[in-house]
Amino acid sequence: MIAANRNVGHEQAGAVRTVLVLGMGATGASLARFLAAAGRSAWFADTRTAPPELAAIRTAMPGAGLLPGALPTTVPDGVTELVVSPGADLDLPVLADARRRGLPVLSDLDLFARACRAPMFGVTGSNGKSTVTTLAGAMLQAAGWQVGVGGNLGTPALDLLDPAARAYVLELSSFQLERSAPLPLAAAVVLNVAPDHLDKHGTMAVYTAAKARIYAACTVAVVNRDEPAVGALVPRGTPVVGFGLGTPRDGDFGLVVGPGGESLARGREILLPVRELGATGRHNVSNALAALALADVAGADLAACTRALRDFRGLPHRCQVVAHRDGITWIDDSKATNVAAAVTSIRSVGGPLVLIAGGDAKGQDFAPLAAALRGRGATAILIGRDRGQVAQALAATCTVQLAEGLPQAVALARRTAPAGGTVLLAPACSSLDMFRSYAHRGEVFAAAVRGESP
Ligand code: UMA
Ligand code: ADP
Repeated sequence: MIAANRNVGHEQAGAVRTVLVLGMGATGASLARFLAAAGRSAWFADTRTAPPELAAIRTAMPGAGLLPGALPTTVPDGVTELVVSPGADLDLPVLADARRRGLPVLSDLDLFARACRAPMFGVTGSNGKSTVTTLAGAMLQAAGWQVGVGGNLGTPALDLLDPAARAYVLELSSFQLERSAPLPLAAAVVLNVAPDHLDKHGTMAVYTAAKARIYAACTVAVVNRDEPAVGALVPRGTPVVGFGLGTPRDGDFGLVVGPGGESLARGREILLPVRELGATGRHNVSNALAALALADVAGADLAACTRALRDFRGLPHRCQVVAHRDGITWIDDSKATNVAAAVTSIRSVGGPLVLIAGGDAKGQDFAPLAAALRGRGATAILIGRDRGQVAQALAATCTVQLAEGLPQAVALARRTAPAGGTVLLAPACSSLDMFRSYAHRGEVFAAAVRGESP
């Protein structure tokens, strides 16, 4: 291993075409495996003193230069390109130095796109990305295809590469899109745009522009007709397939109403009654239509796609009922990490409501959350670093209580919720101030509901 020396300006990390990777998380580890297989040499740097994938990177690439704890301020000699993980900042001195020297600054997806030999389908949006990516992947698999499904969803794109794959379905975050050159996607969708990650992106305009990049080089743009702002993001001349909860135009996906109730349809062709969808909630009808549109552009058999829709029960920590106890329904929507997702969740629950929310507010405006609670007679139990800020926003429309942690919030909710009511964990905030991830937060919630220690 090359010495982890901060004075890397005159060190050589090995042979020519050395890469400097910023970020030693899941993306960094996937890059180590990819670059090692390609016979490349690399430096890996991260501001964290104990980055999570340090050991995996060392194992995959024993000869790599490892720089945990601080980033170099200049590009080490011998480096010919840089790859920036989604969580690493973009205004770093080392990136300014790279640009000064005319070195390419890439993302893992740029390397993926170069290496990929099958059509790629991309999914972004503020909410519903994981669900639609998983559903579209399940549809293609139901049609008998070998498919790589991942990206922001969890498995880094480079780890999906497989010569036998017939297609890839990638969840793409705003961070991944803003770090990548326009990706040659066979079809791409922006599901919706609502405020999120503004602490990092600064303004809605910058965040929306990052999302819009998914359409920049796609062959077909899949567009949510219920989100007027999304259509405007598609470059002129790109063919569009639409979807939405209204009656579909020819070739588009939507809902038609017949004697048997509402059905998903392509144009006038009925595909599946809404009541047969495995996942519940109006947002999941929209998600199902988006996935159908993507799978249809891919050329999958729609009968197989509708089988996948029947079987799909929703992903963990997304509006999942974790218990019915003492007449109370307990719902884990820990993945509702922004205000728009929590509002969707609140609207899908009827009857008396106790909401558990709070965490890292990410610079959001909580007024839409307050509006969704107005007139519900709800109680909000707030946790996390920014609970004071959320409390201020909600105080006028519901009863607010503060709790030290999630188990305490659950205990408080148990005393507060009336029989027949629902306790909904839909935090509208990121979990990282108190938990390892949204999944960890959901597990702590479910354990507390069951009276177990997590
Ligand atoms: N970080 C530092 N210093 C560094 C580099 C990163 O402090 O030098 C911090 C970042 O601020 C971030 C964390 O480390 O909080 C992780 O960053 P990373 O780039 O190492 O992330 P990875 O582990 O590679 O995971 C990333 C995605 N994470 C982020 O974008 C923050 C994962 O999405 C994704 O599954 C993975 O790549 C594989 O593609 C997670 C996520 O939370 C689920 N995404 C956000 C979201 O969905 O809202 C965008
Ligand atoms: P993402 O990957 O974009 O975070 P998920 O599919 O994981 O989205 O869903 C997270 C939460 O977002 C869900 O539990 C629900 O509260 C909300 N949600 C899902 N789909 C939609 C949608 N189409 N519109 C609005 N909110 C949604």
